[in-house]
Amino acid sequence: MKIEAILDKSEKCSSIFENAIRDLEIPTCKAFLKSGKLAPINFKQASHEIENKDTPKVNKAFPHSYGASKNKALEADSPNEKPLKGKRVAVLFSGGPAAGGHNVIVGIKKILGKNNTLLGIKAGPKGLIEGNLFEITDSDVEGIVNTGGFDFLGSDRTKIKTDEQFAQVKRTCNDYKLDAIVVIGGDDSNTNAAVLAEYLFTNVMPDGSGVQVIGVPKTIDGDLQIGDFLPISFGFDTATKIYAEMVGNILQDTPSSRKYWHFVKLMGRAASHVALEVALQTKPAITLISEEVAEKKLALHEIVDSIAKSVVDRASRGINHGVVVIPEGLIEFIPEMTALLKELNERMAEFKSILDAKSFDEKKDYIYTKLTAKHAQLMASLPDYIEQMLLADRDSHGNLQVSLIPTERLLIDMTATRVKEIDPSVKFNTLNHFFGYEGRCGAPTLFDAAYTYNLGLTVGSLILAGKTGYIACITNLDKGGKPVALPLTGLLNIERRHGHDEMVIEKALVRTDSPAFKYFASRRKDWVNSDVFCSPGPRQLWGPASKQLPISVALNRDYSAVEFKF
Ligand code: FBP
Repeated sequence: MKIEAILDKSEKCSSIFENAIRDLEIPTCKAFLKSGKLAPINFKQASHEIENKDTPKVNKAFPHSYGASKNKALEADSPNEKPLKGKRVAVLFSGGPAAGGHNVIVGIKKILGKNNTLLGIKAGPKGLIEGNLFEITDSDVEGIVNTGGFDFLGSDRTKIKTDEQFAQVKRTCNDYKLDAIVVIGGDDSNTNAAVLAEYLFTNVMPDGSGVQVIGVPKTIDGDLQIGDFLPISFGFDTATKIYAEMVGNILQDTPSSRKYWHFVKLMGRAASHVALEVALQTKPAITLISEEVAEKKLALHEIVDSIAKSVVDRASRGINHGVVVIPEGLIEFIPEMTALLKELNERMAEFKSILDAKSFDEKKDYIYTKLTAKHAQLMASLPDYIEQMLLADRDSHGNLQVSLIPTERLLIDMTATRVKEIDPSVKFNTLNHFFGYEGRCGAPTLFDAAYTYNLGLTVGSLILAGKTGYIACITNLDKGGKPVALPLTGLLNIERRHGHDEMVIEKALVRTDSPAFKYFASRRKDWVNSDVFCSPGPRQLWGPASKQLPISVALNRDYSAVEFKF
């Protein structure tokens, strides 16, 4: 065959690699195999309740969901000999993409089998509101199995909150005769799922029946974690392995070219799980962890001072290069910035209608008059490129769009000034990077492929067992994998958003008393003193590193090896 003809054939996601991964065998938890064949399972209620400080208030606001689950987890039981039939299930992606999303769909489709129908909701929650659905076929799932991205359905960040939106969702449920909706998303999207589960619990269909809602834990940020039940969200493993490969390559370049300090910001919104995991995989000279900055109440100038001193110290030993890893959300954790952002968010929510009608410069002038003098002064001291991003619109869940804030540039500019002050003779040539979107849509690692497929099998089993208001999980990742489900109401807390108290799923931040952080803290002195970095290389779907789990997960869950076993 001519090379041109081979190239033509590789279009539409048919490269040699993409064709090969479609044939990759997906490890499956034993619970789903009955005499070697795939079968849905039943669940039994665990004995203990999941609760947090706001549980009593949440239970009152979610009477149907709480009444049904009593906030108790569900554990895998025997195979379901009498699964429900004729179910019409619709699935959507919500929020940022994460590798493995397609395999959740594959798992649901396989376990629903021929007796039920699976529909795809296009473009996220907005598609549910607008009624944009289509039937997913067997050939669709053959095409998407083990592939990255969310492109099969598309996604968005619409928060379903107004009465009109809820009424539209009910209409969609009726138009498509839905029995169940699956929300694949992060903390905010699963908050959405909890609210939907309550709203759709009963009286949706003309016969008075409700629509089941099941959530799936997705986000590369790794901040949707519930102890042993939910050790990590899907997509984290793939994203961190992609970033670790890139950071490893840069690290390898630094003592080769001996020219640059690289400041690398890594995606991950608020929590620093991604930065910590990449640091554990590659061991760069400096890694900032936002949660530690907040805990030690470090001011921006103190962070900069510490980086500058390391630069000068390494230079004194002939090392004029290095890598600084920066978590995307750092700016929100620096105490003086946290206080400024808190006030800014409140004022922007309070004066939203006035601000919406203004140009950027007018908006800026107006908001300055509403801030306390201390915060107005701090804001004015920041470079334009930071100020602009702090004033940008929040997303529909009230989050600051931290991926757009060039913290890496700010740190380079401030460190350069400080290095000059300490020792003007030190060479400090810098390059800045932001690794974010590169990590979200790569083909899933074997772990994410297996994890998401088994999450899909869990979701389908929950639906066929008539459950609603749960998030599907797989626990015991190192011992064969065990399907479980957590009641979404048990995960809700009260937080200040958009200037109001709201019931939301709390983001799991890096804990400085966790084994992963403690290991990092115990080694970082050596990492900054000399070049002891390592390069994990490309992610493997076959071969020696293919079964590797995130190191932070293995450390925090006290696994005996950094390997998953399904
Ligand atoms: P989710 O929380 O929806 O999984 O999104 C995570 C994320 O990738 C963050 O790491 C990042 O800050 C944000 O999405 C970027 O959002 P957008 O895709 O809207 O630019």
